[in-house]
Amino acid sequence: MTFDIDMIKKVYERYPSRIEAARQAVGKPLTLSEKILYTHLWQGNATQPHERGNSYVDFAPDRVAMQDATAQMALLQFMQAGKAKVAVPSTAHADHLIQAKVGAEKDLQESINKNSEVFNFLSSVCEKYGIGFWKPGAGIIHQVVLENYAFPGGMMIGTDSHTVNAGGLGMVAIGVGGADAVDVMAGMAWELKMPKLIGIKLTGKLNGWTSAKDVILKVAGILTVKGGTGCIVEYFGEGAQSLSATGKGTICNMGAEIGATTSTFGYDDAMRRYLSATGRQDVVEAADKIAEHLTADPEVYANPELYFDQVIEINLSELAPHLNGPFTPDLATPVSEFRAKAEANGWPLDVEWALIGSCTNSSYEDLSRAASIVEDAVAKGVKPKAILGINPGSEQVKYTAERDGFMDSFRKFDNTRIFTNACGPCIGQWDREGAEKGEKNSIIHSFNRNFAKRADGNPNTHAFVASPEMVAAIAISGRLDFNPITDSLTNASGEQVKLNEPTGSELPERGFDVGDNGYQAPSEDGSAVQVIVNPDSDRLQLLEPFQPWDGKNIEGAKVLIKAFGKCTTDHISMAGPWLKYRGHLDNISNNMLIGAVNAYNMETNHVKNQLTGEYGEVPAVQRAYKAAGIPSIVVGDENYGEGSSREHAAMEPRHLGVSAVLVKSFARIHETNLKKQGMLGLTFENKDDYDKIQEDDTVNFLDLDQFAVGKPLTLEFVHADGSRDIVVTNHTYNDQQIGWFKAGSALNLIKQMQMG
Ligand code: MIC
Ligand code: SF4
Repeated sequence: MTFDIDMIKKVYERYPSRIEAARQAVGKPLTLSEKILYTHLWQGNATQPHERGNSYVDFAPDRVAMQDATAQMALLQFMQAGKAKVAVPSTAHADHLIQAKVGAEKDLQESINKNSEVFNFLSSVCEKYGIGFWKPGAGIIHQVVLENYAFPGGMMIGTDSHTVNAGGLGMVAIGVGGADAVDVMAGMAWELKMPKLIGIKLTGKLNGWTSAKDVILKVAGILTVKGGTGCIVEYFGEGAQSLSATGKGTICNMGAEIGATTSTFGYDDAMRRYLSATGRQDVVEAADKIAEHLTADPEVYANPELYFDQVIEINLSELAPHLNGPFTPDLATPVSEFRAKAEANGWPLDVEWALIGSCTNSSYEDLSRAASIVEDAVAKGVKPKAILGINPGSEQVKYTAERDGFMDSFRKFDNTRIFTNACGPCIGQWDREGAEKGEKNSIIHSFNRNFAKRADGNPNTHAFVASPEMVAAIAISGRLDFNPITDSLTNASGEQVKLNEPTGSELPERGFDVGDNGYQAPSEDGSAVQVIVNPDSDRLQLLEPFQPWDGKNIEGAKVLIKAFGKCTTDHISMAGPWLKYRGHLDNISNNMLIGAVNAYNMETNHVKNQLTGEYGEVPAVQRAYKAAGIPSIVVGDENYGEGSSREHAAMEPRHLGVSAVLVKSFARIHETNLKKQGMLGLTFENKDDYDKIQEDDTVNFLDLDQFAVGKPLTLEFVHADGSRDIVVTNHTYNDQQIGWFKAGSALNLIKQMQMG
């Protein structure tokens, strides 16, 4: 057994009294999100209301989950915290480092060979510190968590932005950087600004070609990539109850794409069915005893406007299938309008590749529905035009889908490729033939993110996001503008045929099954386990503490880059080929900001070295400043650091000597990551000041020596002609976070506490 029923029972035992205390403190009926948050206060019972969007609150999450690409840095930090064992149940999952090329078996072996040093490191650290390890091939973190660990009313953090997927089983599950995970694993409180709440009422019922994915594709269109920032999205209504648990997971998963802190659903029959199908009947029994607390108080859903900061209503009966993209997940287009929009924008309509998988859409239900489309096409004599690639979400899903014939359905197409149960193309772990030619083309996938270059490294690949059933239909037609509701296809005998609507099973009728699920339990006593990090390794590097602040104003800093437009964590610390350096801070720092567009010449990885006047690559120019002992700052646009939880995007600039990041606005996880690593994350008081900053500027901080909560910081920009601009900047540091800055990082503080 992998999950911890005793821990869950303890959480449930304290629920009734803590909810009562919370209701008293808040003074009105509670939403589900508030119930989960208030039952997980670090201090125990609530004594006061916490102001949404404003007050910082200490929480005690029940679990931690990490994936291989972020776990390396998280665990390298944990090793410095001086603890013998993790304080809460934690797991690590080997899923990001596995490349998709020819097919599961070969690819997996290849990846194990290539990454053995890192996998061995993870396996031994996990064993030593009491962390469960899911080996390569076991599955994608969020699918494995949903199948094994998520539980209604629980609170979890994970070092991956799609940790939010566990909202499908009614959790508050939040993506964080590794340093946050270290806090919780070290037995300390975890801090979050009390989120605002968005209520989404779902009415009606999905039908025809529409799937749970379309709910979130639609929501992304409404709220955009920033619209959920600082908020928990709570879904409710009869429509919500009609969705399967994995469908709910899909919706919560892509809450990351609207910047939401997390999303969740109330406990219902779909969750009961899923828990019991995945061998957790005892969780159902425990949850049933406190079921009234695992959903909002009845007044809330009757008058949502009174309890949520924003309310949206979507009628599932009228919802159409959507295609979102290219290059951003919030550009939502209903399938019927797609052709006209694509033509107007010059998006290529032919698709060569269609991909089903990722943590968003790789459940048993997803595969069964996509397989039904393939079966129908085969029966009607239609041959697929595009290559269909499939990454099942977990070994359990794959094993069961294999047993039930769905994998064989996919294999009926000659050009299907079944890849490993892993992230694969979703994170650029895809050796796509011909991608290096950089040709303009389109792909369709069921993933969540579609930023430029993400899947195959080609900036001209236009990636569109859709449901697995739409991906299957488009694979068959070979055209993005194929609308299966209205269009027909020509079969091998030249007849016009239409595809039937997808059908599938929410859960396997004969139950799930699996041979080896790929789980490695930790040792009871790990004290004798040796963790080996070879000093010559180019993959792993033990960490050196960052220097504390010297208490002085920063002076004479250079502007390393002014990033123009979208600057996601993929732009700041690219994934794909760079994933291999996630455990080696100095090596991965060579990708720092290489994807960001320099506002002064609109080129990537080409910035002016102010010491020589010559242009160079961003990491090289920054290393030159560092060598000369000159500080620098990075300037950015809106929603800077959107996307991933990877703290490398904060650690690399810290390591290379950048002092501050000044932007129009931040994405939540990235802003926290900067703070944790002892960086200054600042926002323009007046966004137009972004335009005042020039390429040759020198920056002086005028009042950093008075750094205090709620007090703006003033920066002076000295231009090349000697003229000056004063720029007022805001920050959101609280006392503790100012402490991190002063100590050089949050980890430095933990260590001080450990020693003192
Ligand atoms: C992603 O989807 O971008 C990732 C890769 O899963 C990241 C984590 C990472 O960068 O390792 C995420 O979403 O947090
Ligand atoms: Fe893996 Fe993609 Fe999910 Fe990130 S979004 S966890 S890369 S499958």
